[in-house]
Order: sequence, then C-alpha cells, then structure tokens
Amino acid sequence: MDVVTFGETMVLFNPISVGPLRYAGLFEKTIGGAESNVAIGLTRLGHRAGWISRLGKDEFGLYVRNFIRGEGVDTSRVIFDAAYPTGVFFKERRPMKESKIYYYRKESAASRLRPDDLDEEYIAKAGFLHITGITPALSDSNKETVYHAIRLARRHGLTVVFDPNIRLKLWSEERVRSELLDVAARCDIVLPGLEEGEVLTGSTDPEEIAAYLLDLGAKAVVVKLGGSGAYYAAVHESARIDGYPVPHIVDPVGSGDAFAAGFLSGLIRGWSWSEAVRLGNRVAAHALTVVGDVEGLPFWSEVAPDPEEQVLR
Ligand code: KDG
Repeated sequence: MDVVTFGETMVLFNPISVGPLRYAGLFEKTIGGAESNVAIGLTRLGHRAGWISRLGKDEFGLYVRNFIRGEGVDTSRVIFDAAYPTGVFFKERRPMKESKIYYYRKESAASRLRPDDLDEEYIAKAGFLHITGITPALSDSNKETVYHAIRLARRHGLTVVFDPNIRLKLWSEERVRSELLDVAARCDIVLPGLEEGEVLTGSTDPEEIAAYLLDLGAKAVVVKLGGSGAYYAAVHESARIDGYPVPHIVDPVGSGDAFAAGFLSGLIRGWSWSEAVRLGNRVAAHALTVVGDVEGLPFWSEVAPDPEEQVLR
C-alpha cells in the first residue's frame, strides 16, 4: 500500500430538496467518511490505498464496504461487527443559513474500533499512515487506536500525516485543543484548515499556525486557506501556493480530504512540497464542483500535468 488510513465511514442521506429536514421526503443515499474519502481520492489518482474500519454486520455495512471496495481501495482489513450498527448521517441544506449535519453514529460499529484491530504487518508495508482528528473524538478505544497506529507507523518508518478535521459537533474546543495538539505532536505532517489552526493555536496567521505546529515536532505543516490556496512550511522552506480557480462552488464538504489525497499523491510521486501542495489545491478544486464527498474526486488523467511541463501549473 502507498497509504493506509482508518476511521468511521457512514451512510449519508442527502435530501433532494432544500429546507428543514423535517419536510424532506426524498433522499439520495451515498457514503461519507473523511478517511475513506482520502483513500478513494488516492486510488482515483492511481495509488494503492487501504482503509481499515469496523462496520455493522448489516445492509448499510455491506453498502459502505462495497462502495469503497468498488473504488479500488483495499478493504481486506475491515471488520463486520454483529453487535453494533453502521453509522448514518443526514445533511440539511438551508439556502439562507449554513448547511447542517445530523449524526446517528453513537455506539456505531466504527466507534468500537480498537488497537488490536490494526494488523501490524499490513501497516508495516505502507509508505504513509493517514489519520484524522475525527477518530479520537468518537470513543476512548478509537483514541487508543490512533495512538497505537502512530506507534506502529513509527516502528516501521511510515510517514504519519494528520488532518485535524475538527468536528465541534463531537467534542468541545477545549478538548479538541488538548487532545489534538497531543496527536499533532507525534505526526510528521499536519494539514489544518485556517479555522482549525486558530482553534489549535489561537492564531489566525498561517505562518504563526505553521510555526506553532512545527515547534511541536512536525516536519511540515500545510495550512489550507480555501480559495486563497494553501501556505506550507517545512523545516527549510515555506511558501504560499495560490488556489486553483473554481468556476462555481457547489459543495465544500470533503474538499479538505480531496486536498489531502492530492497532496499525498504528490509526495508519493516524490515531488517537492510546493508541487505536492499545488496538486492538493487542484484536486480540492475538482471536489468543490460536485455535490457529495467523493463524487467530484478527479482521476489522474484530469489533473496530470501536461507532459511538456516539468511542473503542475
Ligand atoms: O470530511 C468530510 C467528512 O467529514 C464527512 O463526510 C463525514 O467523516 C465525516 C465526519 O465524521 O464528519
């Protein structure tokens, strides 16, 4: 595997109509999960990605596994758990307000994921471990699994990439700060959005956010700046990379995961930090133009640099 990741993926019900969910009658069924979004993004770009999780031994569990497996992600380490259900969530689109998310994931099968679900030999063979800040918010056993995965990755020389993916529906800002800074301190690369950087460090300045996280021990930090692109800082270099133009933003959810997939693709290809960030921006731009977390993730043929060009513009 190029990248191994793990975390909860749920069935997502998107109402066909806008407005309060209580009036919605028809829904489109798809899936949503930050880590599987990244894994799918990577396989579309031509890489080998493995996604580990627990799913209910139910129809929705099979649907989620089959969807992700159908995208070419290795799901051989997924465990089906007869005692707990697959999580579900709903989106509510309110044109006059921000969209809302309603989770039905308490006591889900994925929240039972625990350290001994991780196959050390499987992880040892990967190049990168990708983790997000959603997982430690879900349960104590999920949190322990995150720490265990980092230990395994360290033992076997993987690069650990951490996307804080702060979900304030799941826990308080205080807990986010103390728990996720502790995770960030053990990772090689940290990928916060600007607002997440503010929650974690108290600063709204991308350079200060990156400096804070580098001081904790990361080797590189990329602060995602939405339409303005991203700022990255590694030990010996830093730069701001412009965003890729998007004609019309349809759905921002999942764009951070798309960025992570593009950025990781650049690193797997052995590109420089700036080229990897540029590819991340480009992949995220594609994801923004389509409803749903994964439907807009581009294939390599759509984002590959012109063979005449040395670099991706
Ligand atoms: O990044 C998109 C995900 O956040 C979304 O699909 C659902 O994984 C999810 C979560 O836990 O919020």
